[in-house]
Amino acid sequence: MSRKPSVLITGASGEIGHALISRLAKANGDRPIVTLDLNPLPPESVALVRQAVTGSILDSALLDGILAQYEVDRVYHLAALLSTRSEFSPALAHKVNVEGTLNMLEFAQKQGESHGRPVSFFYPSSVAAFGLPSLAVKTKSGKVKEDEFNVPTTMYGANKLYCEHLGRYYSRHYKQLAAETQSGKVDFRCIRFPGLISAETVPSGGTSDYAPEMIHAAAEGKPYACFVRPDTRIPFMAMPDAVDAIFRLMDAPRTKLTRTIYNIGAFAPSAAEIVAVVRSAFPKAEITTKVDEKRQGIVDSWPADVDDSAARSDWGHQPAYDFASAFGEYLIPSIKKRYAGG
Ligand code: AKB
Repeated sequence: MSRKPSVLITGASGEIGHALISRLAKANGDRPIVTLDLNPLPPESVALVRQAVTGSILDSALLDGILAQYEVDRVYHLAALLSTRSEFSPALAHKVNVEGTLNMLEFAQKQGESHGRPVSFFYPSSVAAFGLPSLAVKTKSGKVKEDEFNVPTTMYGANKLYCEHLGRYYSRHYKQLAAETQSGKVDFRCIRFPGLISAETVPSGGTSDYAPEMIHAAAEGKPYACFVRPDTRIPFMAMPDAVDAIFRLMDAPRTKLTRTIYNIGAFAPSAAEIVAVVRSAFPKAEITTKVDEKRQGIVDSWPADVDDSAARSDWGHQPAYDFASAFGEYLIPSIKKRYAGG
């Protein structure tokens, strides 16, 4: 049984989890990493962690077992149902995304009480927390700030926005009227991510998935029908920069943080610009457009870009990749290699 300070990652088999585990394993020294996911962890990640628990964040007995066995002082709570998937099963999405997050915040609070130190808690929110009322407003608004347009139109977006508030509550106001309160035990830090594009993994159940799906399909020589209009624009980021941002935020001194929730961005291409760059790398790519009006409506409610000046000044957010280098130096070479079996 280990009582060393440990890290817990939920949703570890997902896209961010995959990238985060390999970075954490390098940076962490001998600090045990425990993972929790409904799906088994891929073998390459299993080798990097102390224990890979297969199970649900809704299973309190399972969480109590982890609590008893490890001294967790850092939680990366990545488990969630993404935006498209959530619209098909809104009640389930609420259960996983909201009740699951509440369970993990309780877990962190109890861990903090048991070892006496605050538990750092990373929460990935999303551009889905925004809801712009029309395309005209979207175009006019350009880069939106964290506190603007907080009226999401999706279950997933509403879940993310509410959980941002829950995290703020646990870190600043938890049981404020109770005499025995042990407040300040959860050090909640949150990034609102744009669409993420990884060379290693393909997302599932999201609405920003058209960009990663398009490039992976082209590399595999499969036709792809893009489900949004060519003029559709939202912010995106290459996965290594997303993981880098998590590290920077989690390593920042608390005193430097002027907010609980931070926007981050890197580049904001239209779907047509993504198609053009994918076609120039894969001239035989068969990419067509077949608009799914419902998914289009969701993407149209997300901002064309985000104002991430707070993240840049508070904790040095500085993406390494812009649109050209994300594709030219990261995605295209790595994806070509991956599908060539190299
Ligand atoms: C989704 O499309 O649901 C996610 C997101 C933008 O949070 N990729």
